[in-house]
Amino acid sequence: MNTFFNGIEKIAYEGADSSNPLAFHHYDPDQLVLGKPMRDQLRFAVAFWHSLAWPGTDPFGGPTFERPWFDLEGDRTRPDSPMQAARLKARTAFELFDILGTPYFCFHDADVRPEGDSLAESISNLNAIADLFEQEMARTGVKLLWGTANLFSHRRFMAGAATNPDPDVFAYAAATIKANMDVTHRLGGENYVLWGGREGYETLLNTSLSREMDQMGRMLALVVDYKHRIGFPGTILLEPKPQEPTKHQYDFDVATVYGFLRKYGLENEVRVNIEVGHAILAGHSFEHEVALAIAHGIFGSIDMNRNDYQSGWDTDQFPNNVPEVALAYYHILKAGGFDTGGTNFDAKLRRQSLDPLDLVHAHIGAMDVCARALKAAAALIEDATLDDMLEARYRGWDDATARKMLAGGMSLEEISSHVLEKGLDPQPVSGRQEYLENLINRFV
Ligand code: XLS
Ligand code: NI
Ligand code: NI
Repeated sequence: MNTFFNGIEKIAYEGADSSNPLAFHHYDPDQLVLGKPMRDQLRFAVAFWHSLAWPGTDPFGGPTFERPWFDLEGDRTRPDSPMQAARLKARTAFELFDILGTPYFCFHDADVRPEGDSLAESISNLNAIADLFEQEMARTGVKLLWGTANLFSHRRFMAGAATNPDPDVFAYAAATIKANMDVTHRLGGENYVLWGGREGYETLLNTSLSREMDQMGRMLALVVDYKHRIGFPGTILLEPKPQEPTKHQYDFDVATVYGFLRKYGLENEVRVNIEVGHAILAGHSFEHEVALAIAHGIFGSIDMNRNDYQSGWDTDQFPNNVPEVALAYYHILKAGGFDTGGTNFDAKLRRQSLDPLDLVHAHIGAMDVCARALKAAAALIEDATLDDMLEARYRGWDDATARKMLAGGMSLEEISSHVLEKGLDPQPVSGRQEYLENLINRFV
């Protein structure tokens, strides 16, 4: 059965002392972390688009990867060859999941099925691949973390999907989303993601911001309404990103998305899928985005990767920065861990990493980085110093007057009299940043 990966065996946990590159050194799926197996804390997913559908192109060069399904995709001499390619790709994907032991996967329609000559044909191709997914999922026990529609690659979407000036494109996008929600629901997907690929603009000279925002609000309301009508139990997630491909994207960051959800009354229906590289592009740290989403009650899931810190592009590299990842998991664990969300590797190989083996090394490394980070985060929580110091910093707010002031029980005049009567003269207190940084360093 094992063909594309040419006999690579299932990756096992061998511990930090093993020097076997085809083993996990930190990810032990059964090890309990804060009372739950790591497998269930981390909820790893492989991303179809980068790991199976991307051919190694960049803005200056064509494909570098040779994959047997790419040849078939391009073979127009036999009418069924694009579907054969899609089936081969799907089977190979499950080989990869099996080797890695990743419990979930994620996909866009365009990653898994050939585009048809009409929307009807595209949908029927998608459904045929979903049949195969159903069989493979039943055989392997691998589950769907989320599905999504690619509403950004085809030229029809060049001026946006929901935010397109042409209502027919809006309608086409809505129909495409419906088909993808149907498939995600059928496959037991735990979330449905909307990333606004081209929901943004290049120039204000041809763009009405107010119209485009209202269109996007309407599309999201339609999605939420449909979710309830079909009884989809999963979570609807928006994925923020500040730019790329458009110059200005409407879902800039978590703060912007939260404001958007409030404006359209959807803050209790929709959460966010936060990607490391997108946080960096927005000028934030990843843990900032995670912590802010938690503070707003809209945290959903994460797209794990890393950006090159110099190039300023969304380079989607596999993660390798344990401290960065640990601080994010710290906030996630403190908030009770993932609910329907998980850790999706929205990460791609470098285009010189040609071999099937490179895909395996990339995921082993990424899973180990996350496992190490998770253990560090759990240790920080168990140690509790960080949390105690944070609590202590705000302890003054336990005082009765302080509580009254915060709850709206005092006017500005009353607060003023209180200060003057008591002769308050607050003294600055150290923030202890270096001490806290040293504390983190003990655990990561
Ligand atoms: C692109 C996004 C995309 C989403 C899914 O930058 O990360 O891959 O995760 O459409
Ligand atoms: Ni992503
Ligand atoms: Ni990205």
